[in-house]
Amino acid sequence: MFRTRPASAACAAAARSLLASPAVPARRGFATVTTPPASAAPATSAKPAAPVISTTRSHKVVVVGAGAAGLSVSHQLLASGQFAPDDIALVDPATWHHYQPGWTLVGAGLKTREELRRELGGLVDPKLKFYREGVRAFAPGDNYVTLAGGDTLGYEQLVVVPGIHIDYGSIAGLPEALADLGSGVSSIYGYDTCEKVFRSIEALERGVALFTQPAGVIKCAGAPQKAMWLAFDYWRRAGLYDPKNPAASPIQIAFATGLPVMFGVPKYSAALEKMRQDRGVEGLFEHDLVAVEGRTAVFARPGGKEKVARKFDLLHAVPKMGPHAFVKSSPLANDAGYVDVDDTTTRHKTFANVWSVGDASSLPTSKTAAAITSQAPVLVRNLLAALARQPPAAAYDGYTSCPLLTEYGKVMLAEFKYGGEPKETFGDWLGIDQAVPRRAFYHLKKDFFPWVYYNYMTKGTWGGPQGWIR
Ligand code: UQ1
Repeated sequence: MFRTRPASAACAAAARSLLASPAVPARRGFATVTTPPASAAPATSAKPAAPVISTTRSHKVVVVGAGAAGLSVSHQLLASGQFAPDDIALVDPATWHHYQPGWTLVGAGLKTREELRRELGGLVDPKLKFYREGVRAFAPGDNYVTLAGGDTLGYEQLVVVPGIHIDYGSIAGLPEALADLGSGVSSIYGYDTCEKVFRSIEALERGVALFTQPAGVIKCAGAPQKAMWLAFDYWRRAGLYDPKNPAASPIQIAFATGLPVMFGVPKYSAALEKMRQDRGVEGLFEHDLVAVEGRTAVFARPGGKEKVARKFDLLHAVPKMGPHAFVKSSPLANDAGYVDVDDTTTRHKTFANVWSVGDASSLPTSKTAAAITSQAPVLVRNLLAALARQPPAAAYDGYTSCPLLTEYGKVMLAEFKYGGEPKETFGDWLGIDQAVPRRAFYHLKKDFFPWVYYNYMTKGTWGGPQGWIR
């Protein structure tokens, strides 16, 4: 089942065919109402505990979460031909499925948030048993899951892939500032807030633009600076920012990050640091946003240093993120709250019939949809081996990727594996350096990946750098 087409050939052909001239969107009015990010609540609802502890239904495999990982894994399992209808259950309370990697493009005015979402029900094969419900608790010792409404699901194999939670409240004043249309504060990290990013960029004519990144784990660690580089390019093209003379420009730009460097992988970090300096962007390293007070951002500093306050006219804020409470409080979690799986096999370290990949997992790599393309086939092969009483047969090498938008029309395609070691699909194949931003990569990011995601990846037939899965 997991024979693949020679990988990069198909992808590179697609990349070549996508060369078109990039467009910067025209200025638009400041119109649509942005709702507060209340819908970013965790997947579980706090209902009273159910009195019954009997298994209501049983499935061969229960998959918790129908995001990029849950849809890939459950459809790849189904495609193995080894399951009857309803053998595999998929559990998720969501109505909508979002292509989250596209929200940077919404922040840049290149796509609408509506075109990036689908009704979740329409993405689920009818041969899967779909429970549109949250999970309250796991009982891995007894092989069942308790749903939010109190029903229990028994399983032979359990896949835990519910993603992570965005904690807007982790930054004092942020939920209120995001909900306030006039605040100049926005974030590409939520459906409710990503449109406001572009409207704020369009509206800014002078002043200080601050872009932040928290200390700690977030989804796609390159995304906070993607938002900045597109805004930078927008203002540069509008004559509002001159990289050669930023101090005299109407707009000044600063990047405030909780980390000591621009990016976690040395090769790409060096290229991005040079870009920051060449573009006259101020770097505030080890500055961790903790509060938004009107038009002032407050940053914590490490080592007991004094807090720093900075005035802003535009703030792109990235909240802290972490595991859902129902995972963190379960026997499946490690000390940090992530599902405690083996780095190579994706199998749980204590419960041999439990598996995890994606954002909720402990896999020590960058949390991206690209990572799922490599993780899901490994999990599926090893789970199928376990059902056949065989040892794990496939190994995950930590592959992940961050297509880093550096301007309208250009992307630096960072691809790497465990240890921060580059693993470049096109670099290895075509002999090019992927730290150099390119137009072909921009069209992969903007056009090809969203297309292949909804047409193949969510259906279980896309293996990322490996190409299509037959
Ligand atoms: C990928 O397959 C994918 O998913 C569709 C992405 O979007 C989320 C990516 O960002 C990347 C890098 C891949 C990997 C595929 C290739 C061809 C490098």
